[in-house]
Amino acid sequence: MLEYLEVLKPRMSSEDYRRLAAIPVAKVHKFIAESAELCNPDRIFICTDSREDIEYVRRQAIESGEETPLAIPGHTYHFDGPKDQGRDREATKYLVPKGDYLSKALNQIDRDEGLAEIKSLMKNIMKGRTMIVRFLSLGPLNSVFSIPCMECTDSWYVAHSVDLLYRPAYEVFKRGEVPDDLFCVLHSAGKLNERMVSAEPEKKRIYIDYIENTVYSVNTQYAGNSIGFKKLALRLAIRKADREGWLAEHMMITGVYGPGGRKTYFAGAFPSACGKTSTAMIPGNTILADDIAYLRNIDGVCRAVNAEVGIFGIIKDVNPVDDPVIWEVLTNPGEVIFSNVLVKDGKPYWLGMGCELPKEGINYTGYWWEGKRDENGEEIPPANKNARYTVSLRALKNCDPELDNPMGVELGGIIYGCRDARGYVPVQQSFDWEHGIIAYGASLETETTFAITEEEGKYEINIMSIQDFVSIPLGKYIRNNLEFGRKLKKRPIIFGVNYFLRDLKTGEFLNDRRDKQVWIKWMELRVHNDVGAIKSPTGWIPRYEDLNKLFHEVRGIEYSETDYIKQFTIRVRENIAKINRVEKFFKDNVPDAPPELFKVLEEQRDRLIAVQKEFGNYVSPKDLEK
Ligand code: SPV
Ligand code: MN
Repeated sequence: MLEYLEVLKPRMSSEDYRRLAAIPVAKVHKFIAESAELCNPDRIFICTDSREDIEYVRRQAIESGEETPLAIPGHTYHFDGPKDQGRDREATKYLVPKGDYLSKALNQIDRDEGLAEIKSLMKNIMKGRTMIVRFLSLGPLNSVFSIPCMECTDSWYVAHSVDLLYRPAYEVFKRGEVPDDLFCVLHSAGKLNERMVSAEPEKKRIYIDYIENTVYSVNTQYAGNSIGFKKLALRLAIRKADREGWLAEHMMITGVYGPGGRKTYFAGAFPSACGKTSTAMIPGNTILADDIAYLRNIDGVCRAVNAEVGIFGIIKDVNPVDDPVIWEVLTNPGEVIFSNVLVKDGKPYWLGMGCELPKEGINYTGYWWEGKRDENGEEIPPANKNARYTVSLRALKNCDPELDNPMGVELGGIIYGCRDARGYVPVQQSFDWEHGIIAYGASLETETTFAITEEEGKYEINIMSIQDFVSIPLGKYIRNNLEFGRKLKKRPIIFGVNYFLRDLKTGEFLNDRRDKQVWIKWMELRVHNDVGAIKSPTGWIPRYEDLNKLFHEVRGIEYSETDYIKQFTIRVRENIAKINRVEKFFKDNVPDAPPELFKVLEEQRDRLIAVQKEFGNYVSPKDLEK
C-alpha cells in the first residue's frame, strides 16, 4: 500500500496526498498510481465531495471551456464532437482472456491485445492536464445493493456530470468499506481542439476489462462513453450480479398510483429512445430511476434500487405539454448540463421543443446556420437528435421519496417495451414469469434509433433492451432471469408494451404519445387483479370497457371502439414471422440458449396457428372475448 503512495507522492500536492492517504484501501492507491504512471498528468486532484470541492469542479468545467454558462443560473452547455454523438458500438469492446467465451453477438477483443492497444493510446495522454479522481456509489449507501466505484478522468465535464448522476462516496472509501471487486474507470478525452472537443474520434476506444473490473475510455467525451458508471459499469454489474445471484438491468423504476392512493412500483426495460424516460415521468406518478436498476430477491420479494440518482436524458421532443415535469426543471434555475443542443443568445434549443428554432446559432458542429451541410453533403440539424440534459432526479417534483432507501422498493410489475411497427399490441400481460421473460423480454425486437452511432431504423433483436451490455453468455443471462423469478415467493407481473404500432396499410402510428398514461394505469390494476382481461395467443390484453373508463379518468377523453380494435387486433402473420426471426437469432447466435426459450416460443406459435385457423390472420379482440 505504501509503495503505491510513495510513487504518487511526488505527483501530488500535500493536500491531495493527505486526502488519498486517508483511504485505507491498497487497490485504490494502486489504480490511481498505475493510471498516473500511464497517463502522466501534471496534477492529481482528489475530490472529497465537500461543498468546496464540488463547487471547484463546477467552476473548472466552465474555466476549462468544456462547459459554458447559459442565461438561466445553474445551466451550462457542453458539446461533443460530430463523430461522438452517441454510444459507439464499434469502438466498445470486451477484453476477453484466452480460453474465455462470450456470445458472438458481443463485440470483443483479445485481452492482451486490447490492453496493449489502449495503453499505448493513453500513454502520456494527460500531460499538461489534471487527473480528477472521484469516488462514488452505485446504488444507495449502506445497502446490500451498493457498489463502490471510482473514476480517474481528465475531463471536468465528466467529473461534474457524476455529481448529478451518482451518490458521492469519498467517506465510504475513507472508512475502507470497499470490496476487492470495486469498479474502476480510467478516462481521457484525449487531444482536444480549440472548442475543447475530442479531436481524434478515429482513435476512440472503450474497453471493458471484466477480469479487473476496470473500464478504459479514450478520445471521447459523450457521457455514455466517458462516464464509466452508465453502460460500462452496467456491464461489470451484470457479471457481479451473475456471481451473486441478483439482476442488473437497463430499467427505469416508477411509482404508479392506483385506486385509494395505493402505490405500485414498476420497473421497465426499453431500448434507448423508445419511451423509457417518458414512461418513468408520466405526470401523477413518481420517478425512482430512469436508466439502470438493480433487482434483488430479499426474503422472497423482488426489490429494486436505482444505481444512479440523476438523468442523462434525451431532450428531443421534450415539450411543456407532453413532459411538464422535466420541462419545468429545464426552464428554471438549478443545475442542468445541456449537451449537443443549439445555443443562441444564452438559450438552449432542441428538436421537438414545441417552438420555432433560431435559424443560426452554435451547435455540435460549431457555428451553425440553416442549410449548413456536413462533409457528405447531408444537412446538419440545428441540434443533434441525441442531444441530452443531465440533471439530478432530486430536482424533479415527482422524484420518489424512496430513492435512497437501502432496501429498495418492492416491484409489482416489470415492463418490456419494444419499438415494433408491425407486431405487438400496445400493452399485454404475460401468462406467467417464464412467458414474460421469453416472449416479451428475450424476444424484444426493435427498430434501431439515433442513440447509437449507427444506421437508424433497422430491425434487430435486443434482448431485454440490454443486449449491448450483457457481459456474460446471452443464454446464461436469460437463464439467470428465469431462475431469479422462480426463486421469488412473490413474482412481479410481467407486461409487454409497444408505443410504436402502426397501421399496416397507411403506416400511421396507432397511438398518441400520451396513451401510455392509460396503459400504465391498466397494468397497475392488473397487478392487483382489479380488472379482467382477454386471453389472446400472445398474452392477456385489456377489455375495451376498462380502457375506455381509464381514458376518461386519466386523459379526460373518449376512447373509440374502432381505435381499440385497430390497436388490439392480434396480427397473427406478423407475430408468427417475429417468432421465426427470434428463433433463428437464438439458434444462430446463442448456443447456450435455455431449452425453455424454444418451448415458450413454440407454444406461442401453436396458439397463434390455432386462432388463425378459426379467425384468419387478423383477429379482433372482440372475437377472442366471446
Ligand atoms: C442509452 O443510450 O441507453 C442511454 C444513454 O441511457 S447512454 O449513457 O449513452 O447509455
Ligand atoms: Mn439507457
